[in-house]
Amino acid sequence: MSEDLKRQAAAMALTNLRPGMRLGLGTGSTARHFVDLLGEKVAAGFDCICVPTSEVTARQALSLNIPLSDLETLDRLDLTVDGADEIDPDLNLIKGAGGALLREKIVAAASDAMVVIADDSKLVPALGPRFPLPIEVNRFGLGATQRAVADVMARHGAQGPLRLRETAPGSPYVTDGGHLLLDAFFGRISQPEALSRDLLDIAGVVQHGLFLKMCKTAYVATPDGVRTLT
Ligand code: ABF
Repeated sequence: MSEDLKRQAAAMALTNLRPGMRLGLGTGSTARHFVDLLGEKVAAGFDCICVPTSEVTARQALSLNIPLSDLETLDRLDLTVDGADEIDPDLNLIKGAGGALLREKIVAAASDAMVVIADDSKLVPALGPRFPLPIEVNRFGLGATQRAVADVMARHGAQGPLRLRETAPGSPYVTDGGHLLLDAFFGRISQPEALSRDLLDIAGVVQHGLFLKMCKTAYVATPDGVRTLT
């Protein structure tokens, strides 16, 4: 059922495509459906050039013969289609549970529009209650960065722990950019803009998973059909 809903949301995003578009390709299980569907269109002759947001998505796109490029070659992208972990009523997002938040944010920021595709489990009244906020950090000085993040969490009334993401006990998860991820459990985030600034002020923080005012349209699949949120 859930895979069905994700595919329906992904199919709706196809309605935004025009021949010759420069596209950002998201990461995660919902974005994977979009890339599959795009692969079918490309096989049928659709012309586009795409920048993937992760090595996983790059491999999937290459396997489907979707033409790939990068942000050195392309100045701007027309559209990025990506998933999300949480979506608030203003279409602010938490992303990064899949570990690709840095490339996802770079690609979305280089795009004229960002469309999010998700099932309705991702809708929240305010960011923070369900997913921890992923924070991508440099390996160097990890302890100092963790203490600085914990300090920001305390100032923002965070409820939960701060954890280094691991693939197995003692083995940190390493992002495509060679960085580490901290998962910060905030509970309801009441001041996302201020939190974003405070986290980016920490020297060891590379980026975080708050995507504020970046998404213009979300296709959210429900058992009663796909809702378009703008
Ligand atoms: C990417 O994949 C991430 O930003 C987000 O963390 C995740 C959503 O995955 P899924 O579509 O599998 O729920 O979009």
